[in-house]
This record gives sequence, C-alpha cells and structure tokens, in this order.
Amino acid sequence: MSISHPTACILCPQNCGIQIQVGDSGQFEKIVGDDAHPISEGYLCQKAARLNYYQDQARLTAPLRKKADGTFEEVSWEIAIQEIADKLVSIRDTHGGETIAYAGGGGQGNHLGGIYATALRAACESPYFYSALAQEKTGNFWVNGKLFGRQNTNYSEAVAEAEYVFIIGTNPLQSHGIPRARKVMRELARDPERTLVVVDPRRTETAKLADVFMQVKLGKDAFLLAALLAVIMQEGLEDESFLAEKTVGFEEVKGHFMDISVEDYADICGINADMIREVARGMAHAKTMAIRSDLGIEQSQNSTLNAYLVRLLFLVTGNFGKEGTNCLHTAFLPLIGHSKAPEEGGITTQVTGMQAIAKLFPPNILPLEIDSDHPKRTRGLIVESANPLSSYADVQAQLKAYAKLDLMVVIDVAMTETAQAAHYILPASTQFEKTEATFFNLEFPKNFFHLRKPILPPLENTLPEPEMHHRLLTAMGELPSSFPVLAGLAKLDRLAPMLRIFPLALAATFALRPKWKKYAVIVMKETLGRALPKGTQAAAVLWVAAHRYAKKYPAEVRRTGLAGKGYALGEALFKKVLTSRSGTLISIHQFEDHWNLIRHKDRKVHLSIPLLLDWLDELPGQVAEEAQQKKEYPFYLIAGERRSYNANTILRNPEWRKTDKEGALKIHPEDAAKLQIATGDLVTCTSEVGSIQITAKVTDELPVGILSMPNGYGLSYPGEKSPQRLGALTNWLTSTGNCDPLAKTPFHKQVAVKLEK
Ligand SMILES: Nc1nc2c(c(=O)[nH]1)N[C@H]1C(S)=C(S)[C@@H](COP(=O)(O)OP(=O)(O)OC[C@H]3O[C@@H](n4cnc5c(=O)[nH]c(N)nc54)[C@H](O)[C@@H]3O)O[C@H]1N2
Ligand SMILES: Nc1nc2c(c(=O)[nH]1)N[C@H]1C(S)=C(S)[C@@H](COP(=O)(O)OP(=O)(O)OC[C@H]3O[C@@H](n4cnc5c(=O)[nH]c(N)nc54)[C@H](O)[C@@H]3O)O[C@H]1N2
Ligand code: SF4
Ligand SMILES: [Mo]
Repeated sequence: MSISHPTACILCPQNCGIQIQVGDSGQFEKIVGDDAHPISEGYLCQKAARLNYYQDQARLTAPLRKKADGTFEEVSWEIAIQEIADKLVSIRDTHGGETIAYAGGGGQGNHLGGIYATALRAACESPYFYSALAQEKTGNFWVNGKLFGRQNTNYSEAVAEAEYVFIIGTNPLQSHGIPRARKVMRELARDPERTLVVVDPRRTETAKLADVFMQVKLGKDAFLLAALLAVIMQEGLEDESFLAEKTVGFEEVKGHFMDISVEDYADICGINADMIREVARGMAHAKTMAIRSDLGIEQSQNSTLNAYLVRLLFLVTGNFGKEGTNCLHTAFLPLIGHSKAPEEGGITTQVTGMQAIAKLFPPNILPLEIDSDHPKRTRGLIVESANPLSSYADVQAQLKAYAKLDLMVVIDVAMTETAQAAHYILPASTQFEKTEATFFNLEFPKNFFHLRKPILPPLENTLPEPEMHHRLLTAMGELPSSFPVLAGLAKLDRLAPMLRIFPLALAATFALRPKWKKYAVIVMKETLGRALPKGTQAAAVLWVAAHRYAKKYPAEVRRTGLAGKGYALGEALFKKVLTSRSGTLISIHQFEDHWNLIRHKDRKVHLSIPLLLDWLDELPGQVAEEAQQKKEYPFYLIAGERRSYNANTILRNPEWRKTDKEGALKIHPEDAAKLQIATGDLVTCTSEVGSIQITAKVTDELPVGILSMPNGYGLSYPGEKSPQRLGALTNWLTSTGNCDPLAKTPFHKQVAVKLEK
C-alpha cells in the first residue's frame, strides 16, 4: 500500500510544499501540491512531478578513495573518515587553517548540512567559505550593508500585491523567484488596474505578459536605471516626506542624477526616452510599487551598481516598508552574515586579497587561491552539496587548480563532475531520506519555516552530512563519539522543558570544556537531537533558532496563534516547527515595526554610497572603452537561461526532460542566416577560454548579436555502454576574470563568443 507524505520540492528556492505518494518499494508514484503549505498553498510547476529522477538516480553507494591510476576504490567509512581527518589535521598543523577551504553547504533544498559543517570548518580553523550565493547575490548584500546597516538584511518583494510591478533581469514564469509565480504573474497581467513592466534583452515568457516591455541592450541596465532615477529627480517626483522621515543622504545622491542626459542614456541602453519617462512617472505616481530583480542584472555588467540603483528606485519613490512594496524580513536561521570591510579588520583571502561579503567568498577566485606559488595557497578543499566543475566559472582553470590540491573531498549523492576530481568522495543520503530544511523563508509580513521529515529510509551505507561532520571531528581528536551524560539530561529535559535542564547542563558542559563551544551544533545534535522524534536528530539546531527568534520577535511569533512568554514561547515555537509536517508560519509582522529591521542606529536608510556614486559618474566612459574592443568574438552569450527543464545540476539523468532535451542555443534569424545555421544544426561556440558543441534553435525572441543557452545541461550520467552527456556545459566558456570588480560575481549573462557551423 502506498502512503502520501508531506515534504517540499527541492528544485528551486521556492521549495513548494508537496505530497509524495510513495509505493511499497520506495518509488514515487504521484506528486501533488500540498494545500496545507502556508506559502505555496498547493501551487506547483511542472518540474516537481519529475522528482523521482532525483530519488532514483545512479547513486554513490560507498565512500570512495582515488587510486594512483586515477580510478576509485571503495573503502569503509572508518578508513575514509580517519584518512580524511588525518590529512586535514596535517594540512592545518603544517600550513595553517587558512590553507583549507570549504565550498557549497547546500543547494536549493538542503541547508541543514551546511550548518553542521560550521563545526568542521572550525576544527580545520578555516575562515574560507565559498558559496554559490557569492556568484549572484553578494553585490546585493554589500549594498544592503551600506543602505540598511548590515549585509544580512535582505528584502522581499510584494509582487502579488503591488499596483505597479517592475521586473528586471528575471523571468519568473520559468525561474519563479517569488511564491506561486505563474499564478501571481498571470493575475497581475490580467488586472487592468495594475501595471507590469519587464526589462530583459530577451522577449521572455514574462515579457509577453507585460504592459510595458523594455528590451534593454544586454548589460546596459545601469544606464536605464540611472535614466529612470534621473527623470524622477529632475522632474521632482521623489517622495519628499518619506525621504525626510526615513532616510539620510538624499541631497548628496540627487547631485549625481541632476545632470544625467536622459536622451543619451536612452540611446545607450536602447530604449526610447519617452518610454523611460512614462515608466519613471508611473513608478512615482503608483500607490504601491515593488521591484523584483535577479541574475539578469546580477551576473552582468555593473552588477553591484545595478543593485544600488534598483534599491534607490524603490527608496526614492517611497516604496519601502509599506504594504505592496519591498520590505525587509526576518530570518529564522540566517543564510548569511555580516562581514567587516578589510580596513575595519575584516578577513581577506591569502592570494588575491578578496574580502568576505556576508561571510562568503566568491567561487570566481577559488582557482586563483589554489593555483599559485603563494606559501598560503589553498591546499585542502571540502566540497559539500555543490558541483563547482559544472556550476562555477571556467572549468579548465578549476581542473588545473584542483589537480594541485593536497586533499579534495566531495560530499554528494551522485558521481558528479566535481566528485571525479576528488581524492575522497563521501556518499550522502538524499533529501528525502533525512531531515532537511532550507533557510529560503524570506517573506514579510508573514514568515514561515518548513522542517521536512525523512519519507524514506536512507540508502544502505549512505549517511546524512551532520553525521559525517561529527565522525570527522571525532577522528580529528576534537570531540568524543558520544556524550552520554548530557544526552541523558536532554531526554529528561524533553519530559519537562520548562525546568530548563538541558540549557543549564549545556552551559555547564561548555564551562568545563570551553573547546567544545565552537562545536556546539554537533554537541546539540548528539544530545538534544537524540531526544527528538526518530529521524529528526538534525533538527536540534532549530531549538536554538526557535528560542532566539521568539526572544527577538515575541509579538510577531504570538500573532501566529502561539501563546506564552519568554522561554515558554521559544519552546512552543520549537514544538510547532518540529510537528508541523507541511511547514508553519513563524511570525506575522506589522508594517510599523518594519523600521526596527534597519540596522543603522538611527533606524534610517543611509542613501549615499560614495564609491557607487563615483561608479555611476564614470558610466559614460564605459561606452568609449567598449567601442575599442576588437571584434574577434562578435556575439554575446547569455550563459545560463532558466527553462522548463533545468534545475541547476540537481537532476543528472537527461531523461527527466520532456522537451528541449539537448538544451538548444537560441540565435536570431538574421544571425542564423548569415552563418547558414538552421534549427537542429550542431554549432561550435567558442570563447576566450573554451569551446562547446551545441544544437541551435533559430528564434526572434533574442535581439541580433545575442545568443542564449540553458544552465545545468551537459552532465555525465551512466548510460548502457558508456556515460551519456546530453547538451553542453555553460562553464567551459566562462572565465574567472569576467566579473564584477567589487563582489567578483561572474558576468555569466555576457560571455563574448564566436560561432561556427
Ligand atoms: N527552471 C529553473 N528555475 C530555476 C533554476 C533553474 O536552474 N531552472 N535555478 C534557480 C536559481 S539558483 C536562481 S538564482 C534563479 C534565477 O532566476 P532568473 O534570474 O530569473 O533566471 P535566468 O534565466 O538565469 O535569468 C533571468 C533573465 O535575465 C535575462 N538577462 C540576461 N542578460 C540580461 C541583461 O543584461 N539585462 C537584463 N535586464 N536581463 C538580462 C535573461 O534573458 C533571463 O530572462 O532561478 C531559480 N529557478
Ligand atoms: N554559467 C552559469 N553558471 C551558473 C549559473 C548560470 O546561470 N550560468 N547559475 C549559478 C547559480 S545562480 C547557482 S545557485 C549555482 C548552483 O550551483 P551549485 O551550488 O553547484 O548547486 P547545484 O547545481 O544545485 O548542485 C548541487 C549538488 O548537490 C548535490 N546534492 C543533491 N542533494 C544532496 C544532498 O542531500 N546532499 C549532498 N551532499 N549533495 C546533494 C547534487 O547532486 C549536486 O551535485 O550555479 C551557478 N552557475
Ligand atoms: S521547481 Fe517548481 S514546484 Fe519546485 S519549488 Fe520551484 S516552483 Fe515549486
Ligand atoms: Mo542561484
């Protein structure tokens, strides 16, 4: 008999609630939307139905160790863990923890492993955490730090409610990015009282719904955004009372926009000046406006400046912290932190001197940190739940660098491109075989959290990541394998939580063993975690999260229907998170409290960022520079388009795709005619660093001179005779140097290439 289990889709950051009907032999029989999920409310896209290709994929079934001839041999967990631990200790004690780096920490559905990995990083004394977020969002985080006071302030966007919606560099009809995206976007498009503006160089599915489609020239968004702001300020359309009450520094900002020629900037970004004026006025006069942006302006020219200009647009028009606008939100467990600038003592990397932003380091510098003669070059690399050799820039540079590592460990569920390069591979249980959660709960005024329970037993010989991290710490001599006394007290504590036996015992333990404090997550998992319902051990960290959150936002937590004060409220929230199978609301905020989320002491937005205002002033110079660049690579490739059948590199079996099996390269009919290319032809696409073969598709959805291909294709998967590989890997073409000067986020949407039939 099959049973239906509530869980979540793990294919994009929306993590829609789903119900999976599991058959007797563990097969996924049916997947439907879960109406009880507090945010997705039963919504799904077509990808969720294909999750069986994740659960039933060719798995890693044993720890693997690389032999001298480059092939792998199976070893026991004991051997793998002890050898990895010994090597980590040896690198740390010989060269220093700064020569060890960690990359990954979770994908679209799994962030609990990354939390437990903080203990492993502490044991390695490694300050370097490379994250996929630092190849898209760190420019945003840096700007948020300046405007709102901390880099870990982040905002939501009320696309579902706003009267005027400005979508730039994102295609929610395919990539989602907001809850129930297709439904919300179609309702918005149908409503005659509301306006949808879409900015994209490509006529996307979302652009087709727009009231105003601004087909911007690739990478020229900064000119468009600056022109919109110039119209608003030159026509005096800014929200004066909002600016006076809630912000400082407007006069200084304004000075940089008053002399901008809207006509000139309109020419450069390829959009009619009248259209720019109409949209600027529309934004300023709308009762409520929300802006949603994503990779299209993050992974292209001027990305950190773009982040600033987008925020100025909603701030200058007063569309912030109110219903139907952009609002800061709280975090149950934060995805990111706040990093000090280097001049304030913030840490930097050894070889390239890169600063941390939001506690993260950018993948684009990783090959340079390894492939160097510097005495403190990176020598040990742990990759967990990420696939850099397909998702980070410049595969060749990475391959060359990884070959120089003294130790490379990959933790994954499948034999990935990156795992192939490792010395050791550790097989993880899938996200349906363990307790998991993401920290992508980024909503305001209602915020939620979804703890997912395992719905299948773990595949034999695989382990959840928290268990691997504990075993590594034990083998490194940092922690015992169990904590019987504290675990016993944790069991008692669960019988009568209000006696606070566990927190007192935990504090006493750390007083006695101060060294264990930095491994607190593991200690909790092995004590409190063991007292939780079977299979939910890794939820132990949520106990801390629940208490912290309830202490910080008591009124907001109580509005969800929970009773109690202080510690009791924390316990109630923990219990609710632990027992709600479809996810639960954790807070309901009031708009007047929004301003407490600003982290500047004066609770105001600090509008002026001199470095970015200088960058803005220098924009026109870019045009002259580009004109001089040689035309060896006449096309710009958008290297990584979200389509119906891609989901980063989570699904490896190409059979999961119902359409677009080879991930076609889109090309404009004029360009195709010139090169005598027809749909279905195999073409060679070459950049400065590499070359791929890919199937062409002729379409006028792109402008002349621009090509587009999907991300997440070209992964190797075991076939009947040999590994099959359908489609091409974008990152053979991308280089590490083509990136934002400040955040080092790659310009994947703007790769110069040439094309041959
Ligand atoms: N189907 C699917 N959905 C996904 C994912 C997936 O792999 N597949 N991945 C998830 C992840 S990790 C992320 S980060 C999000 C990303 O979500 P999005 O950012 O929405 O996705 P993309 O398609 O990469 O890029 C968005 C748009 O930017 C446009 N663009 C390219 N260059 C420019 C430019 O210079 N200016 C402007 N204004 N636009 C430009 C592209 O044409 C594209 O329509 O999607 C998530 N959702
Ligand atoms: N050229 C180009 N490159 C891009 C992009 C682009 O648009 N263009 N997009 C970028 C973006 S926005 C992102 S977010 C990154 C994403 O790139 P990555 O961070 O590398 O993420 P995923 O592709 O999601 O890889 C997740 C890995 O986790 C593994 N996995 C799945 N479940 C588990 C589990 O439970 N435990 C463990 N240990 N492993 C598991 C999968 O097998 C897979 O190997 O790609 C980036 N790369
Ligand atoms: S891939 Fe589709 S179903 Fe899955 S979380 Fe994203 S929007 Fe929801
Ligand atoms: Mo992403």
